[in-house]
Amino acid sequence: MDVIQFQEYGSWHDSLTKNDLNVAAQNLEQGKVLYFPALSFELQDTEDRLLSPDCLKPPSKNISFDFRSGILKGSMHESPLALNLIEMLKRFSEHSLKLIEGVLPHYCSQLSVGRTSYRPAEISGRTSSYRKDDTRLHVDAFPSAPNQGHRILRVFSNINPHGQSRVWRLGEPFEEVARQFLPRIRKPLFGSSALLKALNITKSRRTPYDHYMLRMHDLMKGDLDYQIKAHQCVFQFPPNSTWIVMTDHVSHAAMAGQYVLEQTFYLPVSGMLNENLSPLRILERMTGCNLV
Ligand SMILES: O=C(O)CCC(=O)C(=O)O
Ligand SMILES: [Fe+2]
Repeated sequence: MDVIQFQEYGSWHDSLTKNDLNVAAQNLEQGKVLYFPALSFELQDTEDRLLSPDCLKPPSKNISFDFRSGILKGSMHESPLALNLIEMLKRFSEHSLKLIEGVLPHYCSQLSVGRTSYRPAEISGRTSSYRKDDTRLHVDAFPSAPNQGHRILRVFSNINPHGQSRVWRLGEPFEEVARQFLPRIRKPLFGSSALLKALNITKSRRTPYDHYMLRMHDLMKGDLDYQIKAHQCVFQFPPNSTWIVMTDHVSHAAMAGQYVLEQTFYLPVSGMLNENLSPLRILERMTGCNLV
């Protein structure tokens, strides 16, 4: 099973027993989703009005907030709801950090907090370029924000008020994905990472690791045969549930659903229990090169 369930975990301030702490971290690092069916993110009265796709500024698919810069992206700017949105995202971010403290406490000293996002649009039927199409199986890699080998750890909560689940497909283990796609990827061109940085296409240096991850992301999404034939299963996350997943490692696709909150964290591989399980170390073994 690709998902491991923590049935009893019902509050953002809970913590796991010592035994479950090991179970959680080991399973997460092996590419499983940690699923909390009873952990729900409660909206406050004034926040019900945020449950509308109208808060999105087209063509954005998400609203995101970065606490380091204070920048809110993707929302109707002039909207008086902006402050409300920031409040909700801030609370979700704090709750997510509490959840990580309770479930994966040994990550906390090395964890950095990334963006918080709100996804108020229905996913199914949405059109976009194939690269941006998250209904296709992929591992996460961000073109303009190289993560230089850091793990992408994400917390999701389904806050749908109409009983609608977030429907995901979960694909093959990372090694299997890499075995199929790595041979199709050329080495990065000499000097390309400095050029991308100089042209401001990337915010920091795109390392060889970022190059391979991004190409894998694109090749997976572009290969329709692979999308159908890859070993996979469907999992539905119902309203009022929460899940944690390392999306750089777990092949995933979001097929349907509306109204989800998400918090991104970054973790250096040295913060893991077993860094040999990271995409960075797996790709380094497979290519025989240092990639960051
Ligand atoms: O919105 C979702 O349910 C997940 C979409 C996705 O692929 C991602 O955020 O990495
Ligand atoms: Fe993704």
